[in-house]
Amino acid sequence: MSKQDKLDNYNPSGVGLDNGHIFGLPFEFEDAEIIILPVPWELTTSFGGGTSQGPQAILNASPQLDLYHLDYPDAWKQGIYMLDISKEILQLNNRWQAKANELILLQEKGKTVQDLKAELQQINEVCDEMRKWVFEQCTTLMNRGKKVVLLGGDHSTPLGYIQALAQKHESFGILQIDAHADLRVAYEGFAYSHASVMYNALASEAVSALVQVGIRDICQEEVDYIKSDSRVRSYFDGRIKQRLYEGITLKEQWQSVISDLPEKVYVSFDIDGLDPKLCPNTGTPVPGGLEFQEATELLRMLKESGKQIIGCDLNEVGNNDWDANVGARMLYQLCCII
Ligand SMILES: [Mn+2]
Repeated sequence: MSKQDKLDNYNPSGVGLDNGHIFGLPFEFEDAEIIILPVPWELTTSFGGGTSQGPQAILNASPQLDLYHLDYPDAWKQGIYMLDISKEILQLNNRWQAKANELILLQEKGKTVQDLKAELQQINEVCDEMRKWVFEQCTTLMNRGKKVVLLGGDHSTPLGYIQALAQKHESFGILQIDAHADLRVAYEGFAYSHASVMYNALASEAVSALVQVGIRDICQEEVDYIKSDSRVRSYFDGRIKQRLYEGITLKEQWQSVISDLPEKVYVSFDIDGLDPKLCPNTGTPVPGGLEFQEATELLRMLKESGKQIIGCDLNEVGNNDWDANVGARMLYQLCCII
């Protein structure tokens, strides 16, 4: 069946089809402009597990969504297709998970990074394999003219994608929605920690700005980093709320966020940027955060601003029906704006 036939025959308002495809859509790889790349990975997750199962949970939850979207009624017609969840990556994660957890526990009991140097190095090499795999997958997909939405896994997963974009684009900014700044240097000795992803991304000179929204759990090292790198601008959750209480509207604040971004933007969406009632089983939930509509309004205004959204990711979605339901809806929002 041609893509046109699929478009003609598909009823987006019909019963969600359980056809094994994301959102129950009829498309195959060839028909789709948007490819979702799942990365089932959570090797350096320090508290609470399950985000490596996030892509499967989202895939299972996705057919129940209504595809009609007030702002983007025809978005699904671009064709959206999710690649198979890589067994190799999942197996690599599962093979090393116990070792990584053991290293975290040993540090909690007083061992230092120096004591565990050789074993940490092993984990860093495994994480680097995943990073390279993501880099190659994203490069190949982009070279075939596809728009890529990466679906984690923990927040370490998009680094290879950001690096692939840095090869393709001279300069772009990152909009990061997150409870955490993720600016630690090798957190717990893990060079590719979920808590270091933006520090690592900023090593690419192509990344000209990092605008963070919803941050509310941060350490001194990260505050110092934010002050030292003029590319970084952080909209802390507490400050957003204070300004709201003072009568500064969210619209004005989101306009400010968008004006801090350059013409080309990558969106990195850590689900824990939302209120944890929307993502109770994420890796590291923190009270406070954005309502679902506050986040989607920011994405809508970004799209409306005319800036070019060159890529995006959604990560840290927990393995639970409710988390997956919210995650699937946010994933669809990202597919609508890319
Ligand atoms: Mn994060």
